[in-house]
Amino acid sequence: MIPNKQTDSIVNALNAFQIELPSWGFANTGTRFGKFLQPAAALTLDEKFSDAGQVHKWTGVCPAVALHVLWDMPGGVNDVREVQRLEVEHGLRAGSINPNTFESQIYKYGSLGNPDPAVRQEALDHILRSAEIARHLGSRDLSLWFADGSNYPGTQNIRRRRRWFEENLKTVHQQLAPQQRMLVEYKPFEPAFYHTDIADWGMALLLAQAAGPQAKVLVDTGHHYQAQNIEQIVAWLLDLDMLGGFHFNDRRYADDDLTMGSIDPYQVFRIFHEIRCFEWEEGKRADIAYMIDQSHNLKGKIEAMIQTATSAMELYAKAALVDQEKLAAHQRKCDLVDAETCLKDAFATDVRPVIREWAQSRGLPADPMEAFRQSGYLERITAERSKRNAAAVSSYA
Ligand code: PSV
Ligand code: MN
Repeated sequence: MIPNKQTDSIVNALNAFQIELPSWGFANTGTRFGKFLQPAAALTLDEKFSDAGQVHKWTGVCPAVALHVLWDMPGGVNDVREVQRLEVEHGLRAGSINPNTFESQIYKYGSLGNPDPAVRQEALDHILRSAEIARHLGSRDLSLWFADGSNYPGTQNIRRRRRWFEENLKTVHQQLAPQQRMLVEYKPFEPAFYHTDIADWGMALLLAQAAGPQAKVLVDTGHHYQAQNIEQIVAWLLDLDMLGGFHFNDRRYADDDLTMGSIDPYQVFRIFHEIRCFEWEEGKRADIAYMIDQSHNLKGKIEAMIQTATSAMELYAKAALVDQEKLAAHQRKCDLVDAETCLKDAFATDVRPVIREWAQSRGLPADPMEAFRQSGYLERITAERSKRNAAAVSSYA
């Protein structure tokens, strides 16, 4: 039995917890070695919203869908009305807006870091159009990830590229509406393998600080070298008021986009703990946009998202159980064993019974996966989409 005080901590934490879904997590995606296609995968934006709506319907914590402009809104601002219609139809809202400056052929040598000023301009224009889309949709966050970098030593001027990034991100910042934010994401590898222009949190931080006060850093779990202490990065960014967003996933070697907590749930718990600790000390909520950044090649897409949202709730609830006062006292006295035990006790607590009660008190099913499986939704969309999906494959096979 969990004591009442702890139950309250979990309930309060869950009442305030939300995590955004990626529209692309419902479409057929894979690795660069190939895709294993799923008959029920979403093709249209309507289908992506519909599938995301299922995840929110059964878990109650995923009310927003992150959109990738090129994949979801190829018509740009002209597609805003359709997105607004889908928001109403599926009871969701558009989340972060993600420009795409990595797929067009013109970006072979980069986007904002490209030596060709015409390409830099093109990328900038696309980002500015994306910011406009975000304004129309009332989406606060413009989420910026760049595939820019180089594959061979000596082939690019690293300092010049840094300055182009700084200049252009400043320009983007100047165009933001007062309530908008821009989030700068970093990644040390892929698709560039020698250098990436925004390789780590320090580079992202410097660029965000140079851009202006509405720019923050976005941390993606998968974008770090092995053994990197991600929660320390989170703690530093929080302390500097520079953590704006978090992309959750898990990984073993590279950016595998495995389901959150599947390899190392204790790491996610430690990240949430740093955030909760900051909130406890500061007496205010950390303003972080949480998103799932996963696209599944093997697992059923909707099930994988439900599984992820469930893990996120569990790990967040466990972090809410850390006795911050007790921990702070142990830290002051350097009681190493007791301080560590304080964390481990929270992590070891089975929070699932309280989460089930919390769900039922909100009219949600105690077991979201079971409810989804019983609903018949997957069978229905499989029947509706499988022929069309198979035809789409054979037309480009
Ligand atoms: C890049 O690896 C990334 O993490 C960025 O957030 C992109 O927008 C997303 O993945 C696309 O899958
Ligand atoms: Mn990401």
